[in-house]
Amino acid sequence: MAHIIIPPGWKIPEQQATPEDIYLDRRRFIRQLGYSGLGLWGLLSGLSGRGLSAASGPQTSGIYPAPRNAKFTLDRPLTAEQVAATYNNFYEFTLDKDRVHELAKNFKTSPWRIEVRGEVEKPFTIDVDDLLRKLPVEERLYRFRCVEAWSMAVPWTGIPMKKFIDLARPTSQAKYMRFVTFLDPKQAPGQRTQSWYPWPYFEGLRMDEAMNELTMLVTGIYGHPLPNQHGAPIRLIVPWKYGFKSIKSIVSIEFTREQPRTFWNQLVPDEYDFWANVDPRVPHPRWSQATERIIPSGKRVPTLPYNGYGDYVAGLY
Ligand SMILES: Nc1nc2c(c(=O)[nH]1)N[C@H]1C(S)=C(S)[C@@H](COP(=O)(O)O)O[C@H]1N2
Ligand SMILES: [Mo]
Repeated sequence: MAHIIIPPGWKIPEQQATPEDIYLDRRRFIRQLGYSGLGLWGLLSGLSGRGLSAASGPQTSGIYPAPRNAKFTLDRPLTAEQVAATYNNFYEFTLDKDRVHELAKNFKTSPWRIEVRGEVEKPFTIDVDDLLRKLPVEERLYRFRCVEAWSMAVPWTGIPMKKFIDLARPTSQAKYMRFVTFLDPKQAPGQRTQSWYPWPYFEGLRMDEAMNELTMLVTGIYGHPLPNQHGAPIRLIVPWKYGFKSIKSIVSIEFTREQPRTFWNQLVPDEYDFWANVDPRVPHPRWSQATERIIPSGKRVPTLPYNGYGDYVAGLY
């Protein structure tokens, strides 16, 4: 986050990548077999030589791959799964994007409970597997734009946030949502060694942003549960905002009356605001946001206002 890191040449041979057509074929194949258990998915992943995406919890087998919502599609190719799985920001583990997957590999994400609190009719705690039994998931293809000026295109599986909010039953006093990540320095080396960060990571949305149809509580990627490096077992995705808003590995969701503080705004208020809407016209104080590098090719393309989602969200602001 603190600076743009240019990847030192791409390490994954092109043949190992999983282009969208292969991903979609595999999906269809699994469906035809009429068997979408994790076991088979794991087996197929293993056979194709990837193996970087082991998820550590049950997370309700049988829901992946989830039905795709065709409304949310892309005008650019999907990022290869192995590329996305080895280029991560998850400062709880390390600042090295290409080492997050390795350092997060043994992080325990099951069982995993989320506390729902604040301005709700009745506070409660819910296990992620129970949440997934209660609320249906769907798959969507979204662009993903980091404030560091790189981007990907990713198939997320998750619960539309609106459905979660209906379940949580906020009071009329709820104006914002506040999200908090786990705190576990024993398991997360970055929380031990990078003591200058105000752990645990925290984020927030205004209620109308959270209810927007684009906003999701994501539990899966590429047709299977989230691997740890992507924020297992449950994370936020808000595709019209810079990636840092999309907080990973959530343990607490609070409905609040006041606008909550956010991790990066608290650390560097001059560089990161609460809203963090993707805007090519507003440069970061240390670099332009007019274009973005597509990972892994590095090809530069113009950045779109609201990351291309203006039709959905421009009316919010
Ligand atoms: N808890 C937590 N969430 C986080 C971060 C983090 O360091 N910790 N990094 C953010 C940033 S800057 C980005 S770009 C995305 C990266 O998500 P990905 O690794 O799944 O692509 O996660 C966001 N969520
Ligand atoms: Mo980011």
